Order: sequence, then structure tokens, then C-alpha cells
Amino acid sequence: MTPPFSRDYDESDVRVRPSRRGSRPRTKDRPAHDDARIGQVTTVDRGRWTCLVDGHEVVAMRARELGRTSTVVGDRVALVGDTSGAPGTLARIVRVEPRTSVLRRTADDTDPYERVVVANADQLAIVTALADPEPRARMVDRCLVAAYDAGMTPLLVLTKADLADPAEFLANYAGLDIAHIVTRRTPGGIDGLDELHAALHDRMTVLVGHSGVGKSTLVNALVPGVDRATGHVNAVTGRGRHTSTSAIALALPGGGWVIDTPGVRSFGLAHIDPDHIIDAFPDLAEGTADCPRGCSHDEPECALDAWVAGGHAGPSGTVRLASLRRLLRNRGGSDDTEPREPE
Ligand SMILES: Nc1nc2c(ncn2[C@@H]2O[C@H](COP(=O)(O)OP(=O)(O)OP(=O)(O)O)[C@@H](O)[C@H]2O)c(=O)[nH]1
Ligand SMILES: [Mg+2]
Repeated sequence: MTPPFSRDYDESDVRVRPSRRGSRPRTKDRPAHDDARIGQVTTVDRGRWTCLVDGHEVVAMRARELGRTSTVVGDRVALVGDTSGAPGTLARIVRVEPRTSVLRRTADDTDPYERVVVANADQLAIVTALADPEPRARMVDRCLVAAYDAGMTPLLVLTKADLADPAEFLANYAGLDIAHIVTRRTPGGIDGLDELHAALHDRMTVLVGHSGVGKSTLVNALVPGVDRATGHVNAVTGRGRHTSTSAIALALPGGGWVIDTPGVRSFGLAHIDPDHIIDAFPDLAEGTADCPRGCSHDEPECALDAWVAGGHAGPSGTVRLASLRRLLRNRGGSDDTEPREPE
């Protein structure tokens, strides 16, 4: 139970009771909140939303009038009430501004309940350790699908190159135009940070990946003064410990945002439209004009084979088509991509 708390009432608490025969739907009676201040949600914890408003943190609750719309990290929100951010104060979120992107995932592919992980991010950094835990191409593929579906730019971040060579794993992505960065721990810190800083500059980037791949370690190195907890990977099972439990957006010193998220077991992808994925392959998308209606693009009648054979997609067309089909296939099916316990 949340303890009751007192707060000042203001004009936004006034509710107009619609008459029984009134024709105006109740939702139209909402106050306009012209006095609201705009903030950005940086983290959510037990029914409290922390928002950054003009450079200071304001803790807020959601107003009842928001109904069932979710409010997640990255959302831009309108706040009323006490927005001073002074200790013990609580503002109210009365509106969620239109989102430029939403990253969704489900617990698994059959889960009808989609969760919005983060709003308004424009880059998805898929963080994968080259060892400890072992890299999983299937997990990366599924994150790529989620990025394409959300209209976000994917970025591959391969960590722990001090433990294994990246070449073999990178070969899986040769056919895709995905930027990648390799980082490794050295006695002096983390190598590859300058490249990572450059790739994140002025963007809103969300880090996703299995537990233990080093997301929080990177965030600690990128943002001065931040001290996210990091956890060891179990030597026997190869699993991380799910150290981070909530997402947090942190401002990067040179401009831009990085969002650390808790490790996920898998990236469930219910309800993804194959055409969204194909749109991310402009050299191939054009070739689907001759496909039969409702083509899965992974069947004998698919026009893409002829398109590629005709050289329309350039010399790397064959590899790219194979990569596209792998993504389309990995969209469905069961998914337990996290390392399994030894039998
Ligand atoms: N050898 C090596 N270890 C690393 C590297 N980066 C991180 N680690 C270690 O990997 C372990 C897990 O790191 P975290 O940063 O907690 O991983 P995370 O992805 O945030 O994990 P969750 O919060 O559980 O999702 C820690 O013991 C880190 O010290 C690296 O480049 N090389
Ligand atoms: Mg973490």
C-alpha cells in the first residue's frame, strides 16, 4: 500500500461532472493545463516518475486523467503542481507529448501484452559481450528487427574484446550496413570509448542486451559522476545477475542521452510487420513490387531472388537478402537466447 500523502489542490483537480444527457464526452472536459511545464522522464520507480525540467529533477506522479496511456523513460511530459523539485514535493504528470519513437518488447513471442521499453530514442545500441556471456547472433537479430520496426538506427556494441576476438562474430553482420564499435577492458580503463562517445553524440541512445554484457560498465565510463551498480557473471552458468533493475536516462557530457536498461532474457517480438523490416533495406524494398500479394519474402514465389540475380541490389545483394531472410525468420518462433544452465 502506498501511504497517503497530502498535496495542494489546484484548478486541474476540478472535474466537471457530465450531465446524464450531456452529449459532450467526458474526456473533452479536461483542463488545458496551459501553465504546465515540460520535462523528460529519466527514470521510473514504484509509481514515481523522475523528470528533468529545465536542468533540475522533479519527482512526479501520474494524474488520473492519463488513464491507461503508459509513461516511460524518454517520454516528454507536461507537469503541474509543485515543480520546484524541492525534497518531499510531488508534481503531477497531466499529459504525455507525442512520441517520435517507441521501443516495444513482449516477454516472449506469444505474449499479447506489449511493453513500451523506452520512448523517443533514435538509436538502439545492441550490447553484446564477445565472451562471458557468449554472444548470441539470434538475440542480436531480434534486437535489429525491433530497431527497424521502431524506426531507430541500430548500433552494434561488442564488449569484452579483451576476452575474445570480434572477427568471427562480426562476420554474421557483414551483409548489413550496421555501424559497430568494439570495446575492451584494459588496465587503464575501457578502450573504444572515444568511438562510442562519437556514435552517441547528440542522439538519444538506448542500450539493450543480456544481463552481464557490460551495459552499466559502459554507462559509468561514459557519464562522469555516475555510479551504476555492476555485477559479476556467474562462472558456471554464464549468466549475468540482473544487476540493473530499472531503466535510467543520463545526459552525456557532450550532448545527447544514453539510457541504461536492465538485462533481458530475450527480446519478444509479437506483432511485427515484415514490411517495416524490409523498409530498412531500401536496395531490396524496391524489388518487392513484383511479389505476390501477402508475400512473406521467404518463399519460392518471392520476387527478391530475381531482383538480386538481376544485379539490382549491387554486388552484396545476395548476402543482404540472406541476412534479411534470417531476420524475418528470427522474428518468430520460440526464443530462449540466454545461455542455458549446463545439463
Ligand atoms: N573482461 C571484461 N569484463 C567486463 C567488461 N565490461 C564489463 N565487464 C564486466 O562484466 C560484468 C557485468 O557488467 P555490468 O556492467 O554489470 O553488465 P550489465 O549489462 O549492466 O548487466 P545487467 O545490469 O545485469 O543487465 C562486470 O563484472 C563487469 O566488470 C570488459 O570489457 N571486459
Ligand atoms: Mg546493468
